[in-house]
Amino acid sequence: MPGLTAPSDYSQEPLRHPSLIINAKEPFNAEPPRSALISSYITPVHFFYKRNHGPIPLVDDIERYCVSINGLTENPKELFMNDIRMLPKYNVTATLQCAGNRRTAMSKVRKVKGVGWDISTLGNAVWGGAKLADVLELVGVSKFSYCTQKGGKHVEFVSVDKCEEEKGGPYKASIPLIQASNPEADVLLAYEMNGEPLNRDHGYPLRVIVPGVIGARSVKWLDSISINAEECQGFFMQKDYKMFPPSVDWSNIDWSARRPQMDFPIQCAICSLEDVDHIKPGKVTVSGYAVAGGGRGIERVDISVDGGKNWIEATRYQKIGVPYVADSLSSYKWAWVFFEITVDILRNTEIVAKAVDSAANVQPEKVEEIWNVRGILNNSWHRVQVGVGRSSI
Ligand SMILES: Nc1nc2c(c(=O)[nH]1)N[C@H]1C(S)=C(S)[C@@H](COP(=O)(O)O)O[C@H]1N2
Ligand SMILES: [Mo]
Repeated sequence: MPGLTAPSDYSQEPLRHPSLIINAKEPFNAEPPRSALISSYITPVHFFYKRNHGPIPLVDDIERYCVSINGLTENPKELFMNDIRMLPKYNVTATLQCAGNRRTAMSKVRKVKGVGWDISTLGNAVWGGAKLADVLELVGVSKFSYCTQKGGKHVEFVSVDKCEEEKGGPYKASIPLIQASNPEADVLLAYEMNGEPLNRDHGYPLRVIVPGVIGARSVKWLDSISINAEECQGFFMQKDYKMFPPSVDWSNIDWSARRPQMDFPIQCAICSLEDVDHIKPGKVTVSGYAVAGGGRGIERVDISVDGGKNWIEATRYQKIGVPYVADSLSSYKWAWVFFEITVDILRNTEIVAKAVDSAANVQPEKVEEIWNVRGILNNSWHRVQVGVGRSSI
């Protein structure tokens, strides 16, 4: 691994913002407070959630750092940072969301396995880098390829971090070649986040960004790319981020029965209130984020102030002063939409939010219906309890 090494302990971790809520210390897993998450449309790097499976790698010599691209291609290569920087640079505004976002709420119904997360395991950044489709062209893979001449159908990304789940081996994941070689899918080898070089927590010097797909496929600290006939056989593809029905538990799980999760489902959450909040009677601003997987737009965000009996539509926006229109060219396709509405709250109640995407997918009402043993993809209606005045709830 020229230039990039992975410590085997946690003595060389980077500094992090003190207001992050730490869900696990080693590996470091943290998310911002709800109010911080929606304080700006582009999430500042220091508030961006951090999701790790091992100690953070270190670059000892950026000049020597290169990514090897090999496997079922005509023209394998080693690319240095300068080679990647020579390709056209794209800035893609995209929301990265962990499949485990909102897991804590799912585990309250029935215990699940995994790090607990509130509703802030996502963030929206401007990712700067080369398109993977352009990089693949350098090694002889044409745009929009389903299969290389040598039979490659999947593009595997391999890191250097030492993950317990991989028995000390590196984190890895793959995506289909057709997505990797499609310039419209905007898959990036990113070296910048919000206009600055990536920091160590987020994958310095180079990471993959797969927009619209669960964060687990956006491999950080990229070491090599391999074009393979089969999808990646690593732990995080085959034995982790898969969605099972509620009837499956650890006694009857068959990992081979399900596909690795790719797109994330329609999601929204209220960030201006805590799970249980006390307010003064009168006007209350209900605001938060909505995000759809696969590049779909947000068609609607519905808010209820009576526990889900009646609904009113919230205002949606991405850019201040520009009306948001789902799937229009003026919208950020891969990025979240903020919503806001002011409501009158005079007595104790439950405020609920649900979003609808441009394919008319809507969030499920109850977390029980989507409960799964790994606690992923909790996108049930988001509810907060509000108590008014001095009464208790
Ligand atoms: N090398 C490596 N890449 C990784 C991970 C990891 O542990 N190691 N975690 C993945 C998961 S599960 C998520 S959700 C995102 C989190 O990215 P972030 O920490 O930049 O927010 O990175 C993904 N890429
Ligand atoms: Mo994740």
